[in-house]
Amino acid sequence: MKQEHAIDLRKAAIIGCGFVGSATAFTLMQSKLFSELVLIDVDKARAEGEAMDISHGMPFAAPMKIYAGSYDDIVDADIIIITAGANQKPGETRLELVKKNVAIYKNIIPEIANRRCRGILLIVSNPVDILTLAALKLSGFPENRVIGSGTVLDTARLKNMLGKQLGIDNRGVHAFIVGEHGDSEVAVFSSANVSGIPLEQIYKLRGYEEYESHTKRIYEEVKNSAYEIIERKQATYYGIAMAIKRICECIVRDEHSVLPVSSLMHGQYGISDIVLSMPAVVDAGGVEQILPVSLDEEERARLHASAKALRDVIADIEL
Ligand code: 6V0
Repeated sequence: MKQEHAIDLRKAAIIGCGFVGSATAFTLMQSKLFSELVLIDVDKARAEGEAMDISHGMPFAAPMKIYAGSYDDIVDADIIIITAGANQKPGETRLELVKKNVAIYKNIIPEIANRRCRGILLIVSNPVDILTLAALKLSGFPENRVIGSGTVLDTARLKNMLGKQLGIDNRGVHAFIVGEHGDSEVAVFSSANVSGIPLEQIYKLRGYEEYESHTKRIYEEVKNSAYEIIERKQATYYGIAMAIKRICECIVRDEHSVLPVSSLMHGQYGISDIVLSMPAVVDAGGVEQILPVSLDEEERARLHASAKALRDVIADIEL
C-alpha cells in the first residue's frame, strides 16, 4: 500500500550505463546512501539489464528501488550523475573526446534543465572539466550545483602510490592533484604531508633518499594510470565508481569535506571562467568554497599551463 512519506527519501540518477555508469550503480547500491536509483541510457535495454542484474544482489545488501527510467524520473533526484559518452580508445587523450561528448551533452543537459530539476549535477564523462563547463552553461544551474568528479580519482591514485611507496596507510597521506583531469594535471608535492609531516621529511624518516626521482616517477604513473588500464582492459571503472560514491557521501551527509572536484574558477591563482580541479569544501549544496591549495613556483606555472591547455580546447568548440 502506498502512503505519504514523513521524511524525504534520497534518490540518485545515473545517465549513461556503460562501464562507468554500471560500476557506479553497483557501488551506490552497496553504499546504502540512496533509497532510489534510476538508470537512463539511450540503449534502454542496457539500462534495464543493469538494473535487473544489480537488483538481484539486493538481498545481500539493503532494500532499494533500482530501475531503468526516463528523464521524467529524475525531476526529484538529489544527485544526477552523468557518465554518458564515448570513452577513450587505447592511445586517445581525454581532450580528443571533446567534440563527440559535447554533442552528447547538448542532448542530455536540456532534458534535465527543461524539467527544472533541483538536484546536483555530477559530471563524470571526459574530458570532465570541459563537460562540466558545458553542463553549467547548458543547464543554467547555479554553479555550486554543477560539479565535475575532477581529480578526485587522480588524487586517490596519488595517495595510494605514495602510501605504498612509504609503507603507510594511504588514508594518512594528504596530497592533491589539481588542474585538468588529464595530461596537464599537477601533483602538489610541495605541501603534501603524512599526518602533518612534510613529504620530503617522511621519505627520509622511512629510509628513502630518492625523494625527487620517486615523486617524479609517481606523478608520471598517476597521470598515465588510465592509459595503462585501458591498454590492458579497455576501460577504467572501479576506481572512478568509488570516487563518485565518495562525492555522493559528502553531498548526502552534508559533510563539508574537502575534495578536489572540478568547478568554475573565480580568480584563484589568477584563473577565471574555466572549470578545473582545486580542493573544495563539498556539502549538501554542492561546492561550498574553493580552497586554493598552497603551490610552489613550479607548481603554479604548471597550473597555469594546465588552465591554458583547457582554454585552448574551449576556444575550439561551441558551448
Ligand atoms: P561506455 O561503456 O561506452 O558507456 C557510455 C554509455 O553512455 C553507453 O552505455 C552509451 O549507450 C551511453 N550514452 C551515449 N550517449 C548517450 C545519451 N545521449 N544519453 C544517454 N546515454 C548515452 O563508456 P564508459 O562507461 O567506459 O565511460 C563513460 C565516460 O566516463 C567516458 O567519457 C569516459 O572517458 C569517462 N570516464 C571518466 C572518468 C573520470 O575520472 N572522470 C574515469 C573513467 C571514465
